[in-house]
Amino acid sequence: IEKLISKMEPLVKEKLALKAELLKKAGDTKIQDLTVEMCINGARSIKAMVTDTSDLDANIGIAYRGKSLYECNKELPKAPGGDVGLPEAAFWLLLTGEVPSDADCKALTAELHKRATVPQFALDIMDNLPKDMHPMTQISMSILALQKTSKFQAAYDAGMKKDEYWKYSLEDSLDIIARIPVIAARIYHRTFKNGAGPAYDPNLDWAGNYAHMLGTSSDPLFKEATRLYLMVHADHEGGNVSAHTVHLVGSALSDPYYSLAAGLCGLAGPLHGLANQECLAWLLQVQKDLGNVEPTKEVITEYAKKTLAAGKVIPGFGHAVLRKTDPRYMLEREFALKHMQGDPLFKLVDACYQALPPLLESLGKVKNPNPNVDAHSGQIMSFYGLTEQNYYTVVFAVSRSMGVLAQLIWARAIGLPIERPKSVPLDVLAKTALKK
Ligand code: CMX
Repeated sequence: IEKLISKMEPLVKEKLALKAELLKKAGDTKIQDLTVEMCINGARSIKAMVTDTSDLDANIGIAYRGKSLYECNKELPKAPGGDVGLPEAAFWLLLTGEVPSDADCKALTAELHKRATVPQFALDIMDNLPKDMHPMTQISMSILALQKTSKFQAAYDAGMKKDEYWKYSLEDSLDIIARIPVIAARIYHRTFKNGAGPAYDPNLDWAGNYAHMLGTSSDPLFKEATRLYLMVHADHEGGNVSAHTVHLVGSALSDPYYSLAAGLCGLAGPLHGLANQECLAWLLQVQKDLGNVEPTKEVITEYAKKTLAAGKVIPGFGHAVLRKTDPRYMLEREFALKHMQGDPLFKLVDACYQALPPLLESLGKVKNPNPNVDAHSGQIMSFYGLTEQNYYTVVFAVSRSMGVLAQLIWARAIGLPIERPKSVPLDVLAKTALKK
């Protein structure tokens, strides 16, 4: 952690100076016009917050500190014998703006292992939750239970100075990231397997150990698939529901446990993190309906026409911001092409990839007819035996905790204030815009 802090410290100074300069020299410079539509329709595309960890470009997709996911996957340190950039290395990159050396990445993995113990009181709380409670409810309650161990909160109570906020946020965040795979694996086993699952293995990397604890496949490639999933889902700018919630709650100086628990509740929404669960359900339904019929491009086109005619959207296709195929999808596709070409569900995913963009394009209204990450991730997980769809958002949560917490640490580092947008009654908007 000392190395991490020493890497971040100069960057914090630099960013604080840039913030001060922006406020001093350009504080009242106009960057955008606001419209009634923006105000009513979910604040879409309003540039109203600052997030340095990642940036979403309509064509490149998400970039972590300026590096596309392809670059991340190539440049980040790997597990021994592995090909996939490690997610904990991505966390280092999000925090410091630099790709860690192999030694720094190993040290971070070891630091996480040191912090992974979940206190007994929290395990007891988890063990008393109904087993049929949604896994996302279980994970957000477990994170909230751990709030009792917040070092940020303890330091705040002891009179911590403002410039120390980020270091205690980092402390809590490392504890959370270390513990969340343990919690998530426990939720999986108590909910679906009625048992404890494989024991923690500190010889593995963070994501490899999570895959090992899930225990649905002993294939080493399941660990690689999990590393890839956790690396590509880690961060997605500041305005999405989970990141923005963590930011908002954290802006009240609620500690990282409170903030993350709130963000995970947002991730549980069907319009956000739960979409991957729905995508796999659609694919399985297609598979069932087709029976023995080979899923060719033509067959899928005809099937999808019926879905559209029924007034439904095709899950896993389209995007609010992206205008090209989601690079997260492409990385997963490359993985699947390499390791599971013969899987019947992959064949279906592949047929959708060939058939649906031209079909959606022909509707003339879909801004991005290409697949997003959710159209693929479920197939890979289920290939390795992780078939319980309502667990998928938990895997997403384990990953996303890194990005939203990196954002939170940075928000404290550059002293962003409590967030308080102005809301207006519809009548006031009407008075202003319609002169009513
Ligand atoms: N199937 C059918 N129609 C679609 C479509 C799809 N996959 N994607 C968009 N459209 C339609 C919209 O419903 C809309 O139609 P109406 O004007 O009749 O309402 C029209 O095309 C224009 O929509 P858009 O501007 O292209 O898309 P939005 O920004 O409004 O919505 C999204 C984006 C993702 C919600 C939408 O594409 C969709 O519903 N996709 C399917 C669900 C899905 O995959 N969700 C996961 C998103 C993953 C992520 O956000 O990371």
